[in-house]
Amino acid sequence: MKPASLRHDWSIADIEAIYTAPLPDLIFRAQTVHRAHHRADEVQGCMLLSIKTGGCPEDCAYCPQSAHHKTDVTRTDLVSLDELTDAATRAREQGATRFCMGAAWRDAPKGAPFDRVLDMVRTVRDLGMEACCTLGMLTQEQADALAGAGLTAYNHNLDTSPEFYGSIITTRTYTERLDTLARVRQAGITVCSGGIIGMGEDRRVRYGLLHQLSTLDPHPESVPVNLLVKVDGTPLADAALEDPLELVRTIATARILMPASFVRLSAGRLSLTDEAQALCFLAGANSIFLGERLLTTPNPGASRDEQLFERLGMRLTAAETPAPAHAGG
Ligand code: SAM
Ligand code: DTB
Ligand code: SF4
Repeated sequence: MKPASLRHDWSIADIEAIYTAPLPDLIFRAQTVHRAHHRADEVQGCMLLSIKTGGCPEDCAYCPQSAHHKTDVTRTDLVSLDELTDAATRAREQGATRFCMGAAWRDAPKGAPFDRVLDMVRTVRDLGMEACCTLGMLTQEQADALAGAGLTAYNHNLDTSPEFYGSIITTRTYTERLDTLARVRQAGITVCSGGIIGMGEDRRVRYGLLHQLSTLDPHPESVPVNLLVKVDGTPLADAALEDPLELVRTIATARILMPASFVRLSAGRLSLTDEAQALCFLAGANSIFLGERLLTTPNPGASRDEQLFERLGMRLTAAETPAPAHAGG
């Protein structure tokens, strides 16, 4: 057998063959890859905070924060460093080891607001957590400054295939998305990029997204797979209910294509049963978002997740305990 190695030359036909395999074969293959690279009995807990909410000039059809859609989201300015510190401290107490800050911006701002974001990154890192930001498009200087502040990862999703992109977003191009990812990589920050399923796309669209992600070299270290959260007032509010097994197939295929990456079961868990989530973990999902809120929409919360992990005999990855100050001396 060929030794397990990372491939960046996957074809659409390869991806289709993996995705459409009989489910037991797909899960077996995904589990085999998963166990060679990751622990199968634990997942990372991540916590999200919306640091600047709503009023976004982009027209993403799924997003409650777009100024183009009339939703119940209340706009807020950039949160203060004190609010951020409180939220990040609580996240750590609840078992999160990665803290993700999301802002409804087309581009990261210049000047004082950006400097405050840099302080937020330093604060999260000082609390001993991984820090992730998603602030829209970045210049190279901004990416370099975020790297200098210690940012672990930058989230910038490709969201769907290049061909389907124009049906979902008209205010930016796929190429602009890829350009920001290249700047993040150039700055030495790890890349977090994935997408959404359940937007009315067919399987070929999902193959196209997975093809884009898995032919990046290196692969994104982190691949969030979101199930659309349908929000009243957005153009996708009435999208057809997605089959949870399509989410499972997407996660399993991502796991096989990008063996070393963290594949994240992200938005949409409230519409999944425990059994469907169990299949996502079998398929190779490495993380979940903790807490009762994602950015603007609800999430299962601590007691439901405790019950879920109890039923599955799984657990959250523990925070690394810092080495004693005088170890060995
Ligand atoms: N404005 C920045 C951007 O678009 O990159 C960062 C924030 S944006 C809310 C981050 C990601 O959240 C999007 O790329 C999308 O994948 C996800 N997202 C937004 N609304 C969603 C929804 N209703 N359901 C599932 N995922 C969603
Ligand atoms: C990602 O892929 N999913 C997260 C995170 N990256 C920033 C965001 C999910 C947002 C779901 C809709 C909301 O709560 O507003
Ligand atoms: Fe703005 Fe991001 Fe929402 Fe698109 S996904 S409308 S860019 S906040």
